[in-house]
Amino acid sequence: MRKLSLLVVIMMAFFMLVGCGSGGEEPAADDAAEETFETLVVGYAQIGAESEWRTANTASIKETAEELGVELKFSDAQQKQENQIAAIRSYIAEDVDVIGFSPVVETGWETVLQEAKDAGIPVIMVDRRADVPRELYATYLGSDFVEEGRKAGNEMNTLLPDGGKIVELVGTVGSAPANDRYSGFRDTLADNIEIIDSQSGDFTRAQGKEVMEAFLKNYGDEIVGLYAHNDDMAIGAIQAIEEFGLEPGVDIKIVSIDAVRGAFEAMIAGKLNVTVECNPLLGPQFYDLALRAVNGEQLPEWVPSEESVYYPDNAAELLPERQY
Ligand code: GYE
Repeated sequence: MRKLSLLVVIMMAFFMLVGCGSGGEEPAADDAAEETFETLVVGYAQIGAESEWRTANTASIKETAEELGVELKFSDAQQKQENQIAAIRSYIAEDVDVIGFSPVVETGWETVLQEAKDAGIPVIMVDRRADVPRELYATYLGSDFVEEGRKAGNEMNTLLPDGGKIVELVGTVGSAPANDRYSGFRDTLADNIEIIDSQSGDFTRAQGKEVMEAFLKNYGDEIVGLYAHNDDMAIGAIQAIEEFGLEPGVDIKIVSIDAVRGAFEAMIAGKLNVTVECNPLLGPQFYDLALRAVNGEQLPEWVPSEESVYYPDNAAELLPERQY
């Protein structure tokens, strides 16, 4: 038995040596100087500035880079996939150490991610996921959007025990959070609640308001509930509901997602019933993963962030502590 394990150890050592010589993907501990935060150069292709959530997310990415001494090249794609692809290509041309990006939509990323892989640059998907083969990215850091949708469905059931007709403000069409929050909500929604209309407000306040105006025009006070895929759209819709002459949070129960400060303020004013948390403060975890990726560590496919659900009764107490 002993002899056998000794043989296994010798064989493993042999293969490890051979493996290093043939230029395996993971550098051995002593064949390359370890990178540190101070030597790390990161290219980050952000989606845009569509919501309070995004503003907090961008601040976290930028501020954490400064704190750690990481050199950050940052771009804002104004919610356009072609701008994000161009930004990723420029980071490849500049030969950064790691690329971070939040894919605005799930599909259409294979070509550019293959280019990054061919250039030997690890890519970390942050916040949103793209639908690409596992070998094209180092890891995905972000929330469980399906679970957020399920929580929102449960909350709507509690708010509308007698059921009724509700409308839905969907996020950016084709984005991971919109797809998953859509399906998760339907997983848990009670049979007596009917979604009579569902349209995209592109995660912005302005479009949330506009789409809600159209819903109210078409269905009026038949609507007893609103599910918004983010707080900004809910806040836009609240304005539309008030202008229509109904009371948001009372005549129309509202459940949304993110838990940004604006949602806490709306809950304190009695206009929003529930917000499901989605944490945007991903900077610290992102740079930790980036450093581990450049130093050759195999990272898990998904690093989920931890989240909660908030209600009006203690919103005033919690607001001062909210960081976003
Ligand atoms: O919920 C929304 C933002 O991708 C989780 O994008 C993010 C979403 C967030 O615009 O407010």
